[in-house]
Amino acid sequence: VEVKQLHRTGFHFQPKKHWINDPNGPLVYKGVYHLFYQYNPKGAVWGNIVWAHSVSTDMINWKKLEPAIYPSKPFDNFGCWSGSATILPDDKPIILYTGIVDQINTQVQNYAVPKNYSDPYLREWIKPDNNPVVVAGPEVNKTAFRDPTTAWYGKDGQWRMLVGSRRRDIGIAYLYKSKDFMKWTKVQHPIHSVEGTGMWECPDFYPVSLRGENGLDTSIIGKNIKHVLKVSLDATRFEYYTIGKYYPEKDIYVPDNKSMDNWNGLRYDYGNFYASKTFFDSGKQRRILWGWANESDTANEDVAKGWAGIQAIPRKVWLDTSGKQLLQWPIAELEILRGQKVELSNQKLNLGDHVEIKGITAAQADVEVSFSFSSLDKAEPFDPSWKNAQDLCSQKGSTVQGGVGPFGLLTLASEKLEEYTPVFFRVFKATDKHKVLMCSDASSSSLKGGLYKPSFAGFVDVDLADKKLSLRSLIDHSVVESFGAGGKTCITSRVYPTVAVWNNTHLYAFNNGTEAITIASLTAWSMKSPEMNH
Ligand code: DQQ
Repeated sequence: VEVKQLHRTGFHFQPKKHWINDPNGPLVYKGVYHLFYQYNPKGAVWGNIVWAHSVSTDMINWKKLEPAIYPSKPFDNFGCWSGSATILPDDKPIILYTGIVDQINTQVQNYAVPKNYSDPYLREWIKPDNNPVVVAGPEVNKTAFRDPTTAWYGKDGQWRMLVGSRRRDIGIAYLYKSKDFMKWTKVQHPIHSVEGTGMWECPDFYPVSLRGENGLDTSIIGKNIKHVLKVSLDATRFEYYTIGKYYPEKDIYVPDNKSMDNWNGLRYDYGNFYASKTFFDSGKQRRILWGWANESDTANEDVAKGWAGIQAIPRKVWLDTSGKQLLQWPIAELEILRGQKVELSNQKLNLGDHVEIKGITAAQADVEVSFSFSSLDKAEPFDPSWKNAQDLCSQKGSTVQGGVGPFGLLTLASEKLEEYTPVFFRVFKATDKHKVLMCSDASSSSLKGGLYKPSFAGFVDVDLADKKLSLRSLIDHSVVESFGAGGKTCITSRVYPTVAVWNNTHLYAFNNGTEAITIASLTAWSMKSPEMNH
Protein backbone atom coordinates (compact mmCIF):
# COMPACT_ATOMS: atom_id res chain seq x y z
CA VAL A 1 0.00 0.00 0.00
CA GLU A 2 1.35 3.39 -0.97
CA VAL A 3 1.45 6.01 1.74
CA LYS A 4 -0.47 9.15 0.84
CA GLN A 5 2.26 11.68 0.20
CA LEU A 6 1.85 15.08 1.81
CA HIS A 7 3.78 17.17 -0.66
CA ARG A 8 3.40 15.41 -3.97
CA THR A 9 1.72 17.67 -6.49
CA GLY A 10 -1.73 16.99 -7.92
CA PHE A 11 -1.61 18.72 -11.29
CA HIS A 12 1.99 19.82 -11.87
CA PHE A 13 4.04 17.67 -14.21
CA GLN A 14 6.07 14.96 -12.54
CA PRO A 15 6.93 11.33 -13.13
CA LYS A 16 5.90 8.63 -10.67
CA LYS A 17 9.22 8.69 -8.92
CA HIS A 18 12.89 9.76 -8.97
CA TRP A 19 14.74 12.96 -9.85
CA ILE A 20 13.83 15.36 -12.66
CA ASN A 21 15.35 18.61 -13.84
CA ASP A 22 15.33 20.65 -17.04
CA PRO A 23 12.51 20.41 -19.58
CA ASN A 24 14.08 19.36 -22.88
CA GLY A 25 13.08 19.64 -26.54
CA PRO A 26 9.37 20.47 -26.14
CA LEU A 27 7.58 20.15 -29.47
CA VAL A 28 4.23 19.42 -31.08
CA TYR A 29 4.02 16.75 -33.80
CA LYS A 30 0.87 15.54 -35.55
CA GLY A 31 -1.24 17.11 -32.81
CA VAL A 32 0.68 15.45 -29.97
CA TYR A 33 2.72 17.47 -27.49
CA HIS A 34 6.05 16.00 -26.45
CA LEU A 35 7.91 16.84 -23.30
CA PHE A 36 11.34 15.38 -22.68
CA TYR A 37 13.13 16.11 -19.45
CA GLN A 38 16.35 15.42 -17.58
CA TYR A 39 15.73 12.35 -15.45
CA ASN A 40 17.59 9.98 -13.16
CA PRO A 41 16.01 6.53 -13.68
CA LYS A 42 17.76 5.26 -10.56
CA GLY A 43 17.00 7.69 -7.77
CA ALA A 44 15.79 10.99 -6.34
CA VAL A 45 19.10 12.85 -6.63
CA TRP A 46 20.75 14.19 -9.79
CA GLY A 47 22.74 11.60 -11.81
CA ASN A 48 22.59 8.94 -14.56
CA ILE A 49 20.89 11.53 -16.74
CA VAL A 50 18.63 10.45 -19.62
CA TRP A 51 15.92 12.19 -21.64
CA ALA A 52 12.68 10.86 -20.20
CA HIS A 53 9.70 11.28 -22.51
CA SER A 54 5.99 12.00 -22.03
CA VAL A 55 3.22 12.80 -24.50
CA SER A 56 -0.05 14.67 -24.23
CA THR A 57 -2.81 16.17 -26.34
CA ASP A 58 -3.45 19.04 -23.92
CA MET A 59 -0.19 19.53 -21.95
CA ILE A 60 -2.19 18.72 -18.80
CA ASN A 61 -2.81 14.95 -18.99
CA TRP A 62 0.42 13.05 -19.63
CA LYS A 63 1.28 9.59 -20.78
CA LYS A 64 4.68 8.22 -19.95
CA LEU A 65 6.83 6.63 -22.66
CA GLU A 66 10.25 4.96 -22.48
CA PRO A 67 13.24 7.34 -22.29
CA ALA A 68 13.92 8.75 -25.75
CA ILE A 69 17.66 9.43 -25.45
CA TYR A 70 20.01 7.69 -23.05
CA PRO A 71 23.78 7.09 -22.88
CA SER A 72 24.81 4.37 -25.33
CA LYS A 73 27.50 5.74 -27.65
CA PRO A 74 31.01 7.13 -27.29
CA PHE A 75 29.60 10.60 -27.88
CA ASP A 76 27.17 10.44 -24.92
CA ASN A 77 28.32 7.58 -22.70
CA PHE A 78 28.58 9.76 -19.60
CA GLY A 79 25.28 11.57 -19.88
CA CYS A 80 22.63 13.01 -22.18
CA TRP A 81 22.20 16.58 -21.05
CA SER A 82 19.85 19.34 -22.10
CA GLY A 83 18.92 20.36 -25.61
CA SER A 84 16.15 21.42 -27.94
CA ALA A 85 14.05 20.30 -30.86
CA THR A 86 13.78 21.95 -34.25
CA ILE A 87 11.12 21.15 -36.84
CA LEU A 88 12.83 20.79 -40.22
CA PRO A 89 10.93 21.32 -43.51
CA ASP A 90 8.25 18.70 -44.25
CA ASP A 91 7.46 18.50 -40.52
CA LYS A 92 10.57 16.54 -39.58
CA PRO A 93 11.59 16.96 -35.92
CA ILE A 94 15.26 16.77 -35.03
CA ILE A 95 16.86 17.06 -31.60
CA LEU A 96 20.16 18.68 -30.64
CA TYR A 97 21.44 17.72 -27.19
CA THR A 98 24.64 17.77 -25.16
CA GLY A 99 26.54 14.52 -24.82
CA ILE A 100 29.03 13.95 -22.00
CA VAL A 101 31.96 11.97 -23.32
CA ASP A 102 34.23 11.36 -20.32
CA GLN A 103 34.62 11.52 -16.56
CA ILE A 104 35.73 15.14 -16.58
CA ASN A 105 32.43 16.18 -18.20
CA THR A 106 33.71 17.08 -21.66
CA GLN A 107 30.69 18.30 -23.61
CA VAL A 108 29.80 17.87 -27.28
CA GLN A 109 26.62 18.56 -29.24
CA ASN A 110 24.80 15.64 -30.85
CA TYR A 111 21.69 15.18 -32.92
CA ALA A 112 18.97 12.56 -32.81
CA VAL A 113 16.11 11.84 -35.23
CA PRO A 114 12.90 9.82 -34.94
CA LYS A 115 13.13 6.23 -36.11
CA ASN A 116 9.60 6.25 -37.44
CA TYR A 117 7.98 9.50 -38.58
CA SER A 118 4.58 7.84 -38.87
CA ASP A 119 4.47 7.28 -35.10
CA PRO A 120 2.89 10.43 -33.61
CA TYR A 121 4.38 9.42 -30.24
CA LEU A 122 7.92 9.43 -31.70
CA ARG A 123 8.80 6.62 -29.32
CA GLU A 124 12.19 5.72 -30.73
CA TRP A 125 15.08 8.02 -31.53
CA ILE A 126 18.23 7.28 -33.51
CA LYS A 127 21.60 8.85 -32.74
CA PRO A 128 23.53 8.41 -36.02
CA ASP A 129 27.23 7.62 -36.03
CA ASN A 130 28.30 10.90 -37.60
CA ASN A 131 27.81 12.40 -34.11
CA PRO A 132 29.02 14.57 -32.46
CA VAL A 133 28.15 17.40 -34.83
CA VAL A 134 29.76 20.13 -32.71
CA VAL A 135 32.86 19.88 -30.55
CA ALA A 136 34.52 22.72 -28.63
CA GLY A 137 37.26 24.41 -30.64
CA PRO A 138 40.58 25.30 -28.96
CA GLU A 139 39.26 28.69 -27.81
CA VAL A 140 36.15 27.17 -26.22
CA ASN A 141 35.92 25.78 -22.68
CA LYS A 142 34.95 22.15 -23.37
CA THR A 143 33.57 21.48 -19.88
CA ALA A 144 31.34 24.55 -20.08
CA PHE A 145 29.77 24.10 -23.47
CA ARG A 146 26.19 22.88 -23.50
CA ASP A 147 22.43 23.16 -24.02
CA PRO A 148 21.94 23.84 -27.76
CA THR A 149 18.86 25.91 -28.65
CA THR A 150 16.15 25.37 -31.19
CA ALA A 151 17.69 26.33 -34.54
CA TRP A 152 16.35 29.08 -36.79
CA TYR A 153 16.66 29.35 -40.55
CA GLY A 154 18.13 32.39 -42.32
CA LYS A 155 17.45 33.82 -45.77
CA ASP A 156 20.96 32.71 -46.73
CA GLY A 157 19.87 29.07 -46.48
CA GLN A 158 21.72 28.44 -43.23
CA TRP A 159 20.51 27.18 -39.87
CA ARG A 160 21.67 28.91 -36.70
CA MET A 161 21.72 27.80 -33.10
CA LEU A 162 23.25 28.83 -29.79
CA VAL A 163 25.32 26.91 -27.26
CA GLY A 164 25.71 28.16 -23.67
CA SER A 165 29.22 28.68 -22.29
CA ARG A 166 31.60 30.86 -20.32
CA ARG A 167 35.16 32.15 -20.53
CA ARG A 168 36.51 32.96 -17.06
CA ASP A 169 33.49 34.78 -15.55
CA ILE A 170 32.08 35.98 -18.87
CA GLY A 171 28.78 34.32 -19.74
CA ILE A 172 28.58 33.52 -23.47
CA ALA A 173 26.06 32.22 -25.99
CA TYR A 174 28.09 30.97 -28.95
CA LEU A 175 26.47 31.09 -32.37
CA TYR A 176 26.82 28.23 -34.86
CA LYS A 177 25.70 28.00 -38.49
CA SER A 178 25.01 25.08 -40.76
CA LYS A 179 23.62 24.41 -44.23
CA ASP A 180 22.65 20.81 -43.56
CA PHE A 181 22.28 20.56 -39.76
CA MET A 182 25.27 18.19 -39.71
CA LYS A 183 28.32 20.35 -40.33
CA TRP A 184 28.27 23.35 -38.00
CA THR A 185 30.73 26.24 -37.94
CA LYS A 186 31.14 28.75 -35.16
CA VAL A 187 30.45 32.35 -36.08
CA GLN A 188 33.33 34.62 -34.95
CA HIS A 189 31.24 36.65 -32.52
CA PRO A 190 28.89 35.11 -29.99
CA ILE A 191 25.26 36.25 -30.22
CA HIS A 192 25.79 37.86 -26.82
CA SER A 193 28.04 37.75 -23.77
CA VAL A 194 28.04 39.55 -20.42
CA GLU A 195 30.99 40.05 -18.10
CA GLY A 196 30.64 38.81 -14.54
CA THR A 197 27.65 36.51 -15.12
CA GLY A 198 29.45 33.16 -15.23
CA MET A 199 28.21 30.05 -17.03
CA TRP A 200 25.16 30.55 -19.24
CA GLU A 201 23.03 27.41 -19.16
CA CYS A 202 20.01 26.70 -21.30
CA PRO A 203 19.98 29.76 -23.57
CA ASP A 204 16.76 30.42 -25.47
CA PHE A 205 16.36 32.83 -28.39
CA TYR A 206 13.10 33.56 -30.18
CA PRO A 207 11.04 36.24 -31.91
CA VAL A 208 7.99 37.89 -30.33
CA SER A 209 5.35 39.91 -32.11
CA LEU A 210 4.90 43.61 -31.32
CA ARG A 211 1.16 43.11 -31.76
CA GLY A 212 -1.15 40.69 -30.07
CA GLU A 213 -0.63 37.52 -28.11
CA ASN A 214 0.21 35.09 -30.89
CA GLY A 215 3.56 33.38 -30.91
CA LEU A 216 5.92 33.17 -33.86
CA ASP A 217 7.85 30.34 -35.41
CA THR A 218 11.47 30.56 -34.25
CA SER A 219 12.69 31.32 -37.80
CA ILE A 220 10.42 34.33 -38.36
CA ILE A 221 12.23 37.60 -38.94
CA GLY A 222 11.02 40.94 -40.26
CA LYS A 223 9.05 43.98 -39.21
CA ASN A 224 7.00 44.34 -36.05
CA ILE A 225 9.15 41.79 -34.29
CA LYS A 226 11.48 41.83 -31.35
CA HIS A 227 13.68 39.04 -30.06
CA VAL A 228 14.07 37.57 -26.61
CA LEU A 229 17.33 36.15 -25.30
CA LYS A 230 17.07 34.20 -22.05
CA VAL A 231 19.87 32.54 -20.11
CA SER A 232 20.00 30.54 -16.89
CA LEU A 233 22.81 31.71 -14.63
CA ASP A 234 24.48 28.75 -12.98
CA ALA A 235 26.07 31.04 -10.38
CA THR A 236 22.80 32.37 -8.95
CA ARG A 237 20.38 29.71 -10.21
CA PHE A 238 18.20 32.51 -11.57
CA GLU A 239 17.18 33.18 -15.15
CA TYR A 240 17.29 36.53 -16.91
CA TYR A 241 15.98 37.69 -20.24
CA THR A 242 16.36 40.75 -22.38
CA ILE A 243 14.19 42.00 -25.21
CA GLY A 244 16.09 43.40 -28.12
CA LYS A 245 16.67 43.59 -31.82
CA TYR A 246 18.16 40.86 -33.93
CA TYR A 247 19.93 41.87 -37.15
CA PRO A 248 19.93 38.70 -39.24
CA GLU A 249 22.37 39.91 -41.92
CA LYS A 250 25.06 40.50 -39.33
CA ASP A 251 23.80 37.96 -36.82
CA ILE A 252 23.91 40.54 -34.08
CA TYR A 253 21.53 40.84 -31.15
CA VAL A 254 21.31 44.18 -29.36
CA PRO A 255 19.33 44.15 -26.12
CA ASP A 256 17.08 47.17 -25.50
CA ASN A 257 18.46 47.40 -21.99
CA LYS A 258 21.65 45.92 -20.68
CA SER A 259 20.29 44.52 -17.47
CA MET A 260 21.06 40.84 -17.97
CA ASP A 261 22.97 40.61 -14.73
CA ASN A 262 21.69 43.15 -12.23
CA TRP A 263 18.77 43.57 -9.86
CA ASN A 264 16.37 45.07 -12.37
CA GLY A 265 17.09 42.45 -15.00
CA LEU A 266 13.89 40.88 -16.22
CA ARG A 267 12.96 37.44 -15.07
CA TYR A 268 10.26 35.02 -16.18
CA ASP A 269 9.79 34.13 -12.56
CA TYR A 270 11.18 35.66 -9.38
CA GLY A 271 11.02 32.37 -7.53
CA ASN A 272 12.05 28.78 -8.07
CA PHE A 273 12.08 28.41 -11.86
CA TYR A 274 15.13 27.38 -13.87
CA ALA A 275 16.49 25.90 -17.10
CA SER A 276 13.35 26.95 -18.93
CA LYS A 277 12.66 26.53 -22.60
CA THR A 278 10.03 27.76 -25.03
CA PHE A 279 8.60 26.25 -28.20
CA PHE A 280 6.22 27.45 -30.89
CA ASP A 281 2.89 25.64 -30.75
CA SER A 282 2.09 25.87 -34.47
CA GLY A 283 -1.40 24.42 -34.08
CA LYS A 284 -2.56 27.14 -31.69
CA GLN A 285 -0.14 29.84 -32.88
CA ARG A 286 1.25 30.52 -29.43
CA ARG A 287 4.64 30.30 -27.74
CA ILE A 288 4.75 28.05 -24.69
CA LEU A 289 7.23 28.29 -21.83
CA TRP A 290 8.26 25.33 -19.68
CA GLY A 291 10.41 25.69 -16.57
CA TRP A 292 11.73 23.42 -13.84
CA ALA A 293 10.90 24.07 -10.17
CA ASN A 294 13.40 22.26 -7.98
CA GLU A 295 12.68 21.05 -4.44
CA SER A 296 13.67 23.32 -1.57
CA ASP A 297 13.80 20.61 1.08
CA THR A 298 16.96 18.56 1.71
CA ALA A 299 18.39 15.79 -0.48
CA ASN A 300 17.70 13.34 2.37
CA GLU A 301 14.05 14.32 2.34
CA ASP A 302 13.95 13.85 -1.43
CA VAL A 303 15.33 10.35 -1.06
CA ALA A 304 12.69 9.66 1.60
CA LYS A 305 9.93 11.01 -0.64
CA GLY A 306 11.33 9.03 -3.56
CA TRP A 307 11.02 11.97 -5.93
CA ALA A 308 12.40 15.43 -6.59
CA GLY A 309 11.53 18.20 -9.04
CA ILE A 310 8.46 19.25 -10.97
CA GLN A 311 7.78 21.25 -14.10
CA ALA A 312 5.87 24.49 -13.65
CA ILE A 313 2.52 24.75 -15.43
CA PRO A 314 3.17 25.50 -19.11
CA ARG A 315 2.69 29.20 -19.78
CA LYS A 316 1.74 31.12 -22.85
CA VAL A 317 4.28 33.91 -23.32
CA TRP A 318 3.98 37.08 -25.38
CA LEU A 319 5.18 40.69 -25.47
CA ASP A 320 3.44 43.32 -23.34
CA THR A 321 2.06 46.29 -25.30
CA SER A 322 4.78 48.44 -23.67
CA GLY A 323 7.34 46.36 -25.57
CA LYS A 324 9.39 46.37 -22.40
CA GLN A 325 8.58 43.01 -20.86
CA LEU A 326 6.92 39.67 -21.51
CA LEU A 327 3.58 38.55 -20.17
CA GLN A 328 2.90 34.98 -19.09
CA TRP A 329 -0.28 33.11 -18.35
CA PRO A 330 -1.04 29.45 -17.59
CA ILE A 331 -2.20 27.72 -20.77
CA ALA A 332 -6.00 27.79 -21.15
CA GLU A 333 -6.09 23.97 -21.10
CA LEU A 334 -5.38 24.07 -17.36
CA GLU A 335 -8.96 25.17 -16.87
CA ILE A 336 -10.24 21.68 -17.74
CA LEU A 337 -9.15 20.72 -14.22
CA ARG A 338 -11.32 23.32 -12.52
CA GLY A 339 -13.98 21.68 -10.36
CA GLN A 340 -15.95 23.00 -7.39
CA LYS A 341 -16.05 26.78 -7.55
CA VAL A 342 -16.64 29.59 -5.05
CA GLU A 343 -17.07 33.28 -5.75
CA LEU A 344 -16.83 36.45 -3.73
CA SER A 345 -17.34 40.06 -4.69
CA ASN A 346 -17.33 43.46 -3.07
CA GLN A 347 -15.77 42.16 0.09
CA LYS A 348 -14.04 44.84 2.12
CA LEU A 349 -10.78 44.08 3.91
CA ASN A 350 -9.91 46.54 6.65
CA LEU A 351 -6.57 46.75 8.39
CA GLY A 352 -5.84 43.40 10.04
CA ASP A 353 -8.69 41.49 8.37
CA HIS A 354 -8.36 38.01 7.02
CA VAL A 355 -11.31 36.35 5.34
CA GLU A 356 -11.47 32.66 4.66
CA ILE A 357 -12.30 31.41 1.16
CA LYS A 358 -14.30 28.32 2.07
CA GLY A 359 -15.76 25.53 0.01
CA ILE A 360 -12.82 24.42 -2.11
CA THR A 361 -9.85 22.08 -1.62
CA ALA A 362 -7.40 24.75 -0.53
CA ALA A 363 -4.41 22.40 -0.94
CA GLN A 364 -5.12 21.99 -4.67
CA ALA A 365 -6.74 25.07 -6.13
CA ASP A 366 -6.74 27.82 -8.72
CA VAL A 367 -7.59 31.32 -7.42
CA GLU A 368 -8.18 34.46 -9.43
CA VAL A 369 -8.74 37.70 -7.58
CA SER A 370 -9.01 41.37 -8.39
CA PHE A 371 -8.33 43.82 -5.55
CA SER A 372 -9.27 47.49 -5.62
CA PHE A 373 -8.71 50.47 -3.37
CA SER A 374 -9.90 54.05 -3.43
CA SER A 375 -6.71 55.98 -2.87
CA LEU A 376 -2.95 55.72 -3.06
CA ASP A 377 -2.40 58.51 -0.55
CA LYS A 378 -1.38 56.20 2.24
CA ALA A 379 1.34 54.43 0.22
CA GLU A 380 4.62 54.28 2.13
CA PRO A 381 7.57 56.22 0.71
CA PHE A 382 9.97 54.19 -1.41
CA ASP A 383 13.62 54.41 -0.48
CA PRO A 384 15.60 54.48 -3.74
CA SER A 385 18.34 52.43 -2.09
CA TRP A 386 15.99 49.42 -2.11
CA LYS A 387 17.28 47.68 -5.19
CA ASN A 388 16.51 44.11 -4.31
CA ALA A 389 12.86 43.08 -4.15
CA GLN A 390 13.61 39.89 -2.25
CA ASP A 391 15.49 41.77 0.49
CA LEU A 392 12.63 44.23 0.75
CA CYS A 393 10.09 41.43 1.06
CA SER A 394 12.08 39.76 3.81
CA GLN A 395 12.10 43.07 5.75
CA LYS A 396 8.49 43.95 5.04
CA GLY A 397 6.63 40.69 5.22
CA SER A 398 2.89 40.15 5.31
CA THR A 399 2.68 40.88 9.05
CA VAL A 400 4.49 44.22 8.85
CA GLN A 401 1.73 46.84 8.73
CA GLY A 402 1.81 49.16 5.75
CA GLY A 403 -0.18 51.88 4.04
CA VAL A 404 -1.48 50.44 0.76
CA GLY A 405 -0.82 46.80 1.44
CA PRO A 406 0.41 44.32 2.27
CA PHE A 407 -2.73 42.68 0.90
CA GLY A 408 -3.26 39.42 -0.95
CA LEU A 409 -3.76 35.73 -0.24
CA LEU A 410 -2.59 33.45 2.54
CA THR A 411 -2.12 30.15 0.71
CA LEU A 412 -1.44 26.71 2.16
CA ALA A 413 -2.44 28.10 5.56
CA SER A 414 -3.21 26.18 8.72
CA GLU A 415 -6.36 27.22 10.56
CA LYS A 416 -4.49 29.03 13.32
CA LEU A 417 -1.85 30.35 10.93
CA GLU A 418 1.09 28.48 12.38
CA GLU A 419 1.92 27.91 8.71
CA TYR A 420 1.05 29.92 5.61
CA THR A 421 2.61 31.11 2.38
CA PRO A 422 1.45 34.67 1.76
CA VAL A 423 1.31 35.99 -1.79
CA PHE A 424 0.77 39.72 -1.67
CA PHE A 425 1.30 43.24 -2.94
CA ARG A 426 2.64 46.33 -1.24
CA VAL A 427 2.47 49.72 -2.91
CA PHE A 428 5.10 52.41 -2.35
CA LYS A 429 5.21 56.03 -3.38
CA ALA A 430 8.34 56.85 -5.38
CA THR A 431 9.29 60.28 -6.63
CA ASP A 432 7.91 59.91 -10.15
CA LYS A 433 5.40 57.10 -9.80
CA HIS A 434 4.29 54.23 -7.63
CA LYS A 435 6.37 51.17 -7.05
CA VAL A 436 4.56 47.86 -6.58
CA LEU A 437 6.22 44.99 -4.79
CA MET A 438 4.88 41.45 -5.18
CA CYS A 439 5.98 38.76 -2.70
CA SER A 440 5.60 35.02 -2.36
CA ASP A 441 7.06 34.54 1.08
CA ALA A 442 8.02 31.03 2.16
CA SER A 443 9.50 32.13 5.50
CA SER A 444 6.29 31.20 7.38
CA SER A 445 5.39 28.23 5.16
CA SER A 446 6.44 25.38 7.43
CA LEU A 447 7.18 24.59 11.05
CA LYS A 448 9.83 22.17 9.86
CA GLY A 449 13.51 23.15 10.11
CA GLY A 450 16.23 22.71 7.53
CA LEU A 451 14.17 23.98 4.63
CA TYR A 452 15.09 26.72 2.16
CA LYS A 453 12.37 29.32 2.83
CA PRO A 454 13.15 32.44 0.76
CA SER A 455 11.00 35.58 0.64
CA PHE A 456 10.79 35.59 -3.15
CA ALA A 457 9.71 38.89 -4.66
CA GLY A 458 9.70 41.07 -7.74
CA PHE A 459 8.53 44.54 -8.68
CA VAL A 460 5.44 44.88 -10.86
CA ASP A 461 5.61 47.48 -13.62
CA VAL A 462 1.94 48.40 -13.58
CA ASP A 463 -0.06 51.58 -14.04
CA LEU A 464 -2.28 51.98 -10.98
CA ALA A 465 -4.57 54.57 -12.59
CA ASP A 466 -7.54 52.22 -12.21
CA LYS A 467 -6.56 51.47 -8.57
CA LYS A 468 -6.73 47.76 -9.13
CA LEU A 469 -4.30 44.87 -8.84
CA SER A 470 -5.01 41.31 -9.89
CA LEU A 471 -3.50 38.06 -8.74
CA ARG A 472 -3.80 34.43 -9.79
CA SER A 473 -2.31 31.64 -7.70
CA LEU A 474 -2.05 27.96 -8.59
CA ILE A 475 -1.83 26.09 -5.30
CA ASP A 476 -0.73 22.47 -5.40
CA HIS A 477 0.36 20.94 -2.05
CA SER A 478 4.04 21.97 -2.22
CA VAL A 479 3.82 24.60 -4.96
CA VAL A 480 2.40 28.08 -5.09
CA GLU A 481 2.73 29.50 -8.59
CA SER A 482 1.49 33.07 -8.84
CA PHE A 483 0.83 35.56 -11.62
CA GLY A 484 0.59 39.24 -10.70
CA ALA A 485 -1.15 41.90 -12.79
CA GLY A 486 -2.14 39.58 -15.62
CA GLY A 487 1.23 37.86 -15.83
CA LYS A 488 3.58 40.83 -15.54
CA THR A 489 5.35 39.40 -12.51
CA CYS A 490 5.34 35.68 -11.76
CA ILE A 491 6.67 33.89 -8.67
CA THR A 492 6.89 30.17 -7.94
CA SER A 493 7.55 28.91 -4.41
CA ARG A 494 8.13 25.34 -3.22
CA VAL A 495 6.96 24.86 0.35
CA TYR A 496 6.47 21.95 2.76
CA PRO A 497 3.79 22.58 5.36
CA THR A 498 3.36 20.07 8.16
CA VAL A 499 -0.05 21.16 9.51
CA ALA A 500 -1.56 22.83 6.45
CA VAL A 501 -1.82 19.61 4.45
CA TRP A 502 -4.73 18.03 2.56
CA ASN A 503 -8.03 18.82 4.28
CA ASN A 504 -6.31 20.83 6.98
CA THR A 505 -5.32 23.44 4.43
CA HIS A 506 -7.04 26.82 4.37
CA LEU A 507 -7.07 29.79 2.04
CA TYR A 508 -7.53 33.39 3.20
CA ALA A 509 -7.54 36.84 1.70
CA PHE A 510 -5.94 39.47 3.93
CA ASN A 511 -5.06 43.11 4.29
CA ASN A 512 -2.50 44.51 6.66
CA GLY A 513 -2.40 48.09 5.40
CA THR A 514 -4.21 51.15 6.72
CA GLU A 515 -5.93 51.75 3.37
CA ALA A 516 -9.01 49.53 3.12
CA ILE A 517 -8.87 47.06 0.24
CA THR A 518 -11.87 45.63 -1.59
CA ILE A 519 -11.98 42.21 -3.16
CA ALA A 520 -13.74 43.42 -6.31
CA SER A 521 -14.08 39.83 -7.44
CA LEU A 522 -12.63 36.50 -6.49
CA THR A 523 -13.16 33.08 -8.01
CA ALA A 524 -11.52 29.98 -6.61
CA TRP A 525 -11.75 26.45 -7.91
CA SER A 526 -10.84 23.07 -6.49
CA MET A 527 -8.45 21.53 -8.99
CA LYS A 528 -8.80 17.94 -10.17
CA SER A 529 -5.79 15.72 -10.75
CA PRO A 530 -5.07 14.88 -14.39
CA GLU A 531 -3.59 11.65 -15.66
CA MET A 532 0.08 12.08 -14.76
CA ASN A 533 2.57 9.60 -16.14
CA HIS A 534 0.96 6.52 -14.60
N1 DQQ B 1 21.15 20.78 -16.41
C1 DQQ B 1 21.68 19.93 -17.45
C2 DQQ B 1 22.67 20.77 -18.19
C3 DQQ B 1 22.21 22.15 -17.92
C4 DQQ B 1 21.76 22.09 -16.51
C5 DQQ B 1 22.26 18.70 -16.83
C6 DQQ B 1 20.80 23.19 -16.13
O1 DQQ B 1 22.68 20.46 -19.57
O2 DQQ B 1 23.23 23.08 -18.16
O3 DQQ B 1 21.27 17.94 -16.17
O4 DQQ B 1 19.99 22.85 -15.04
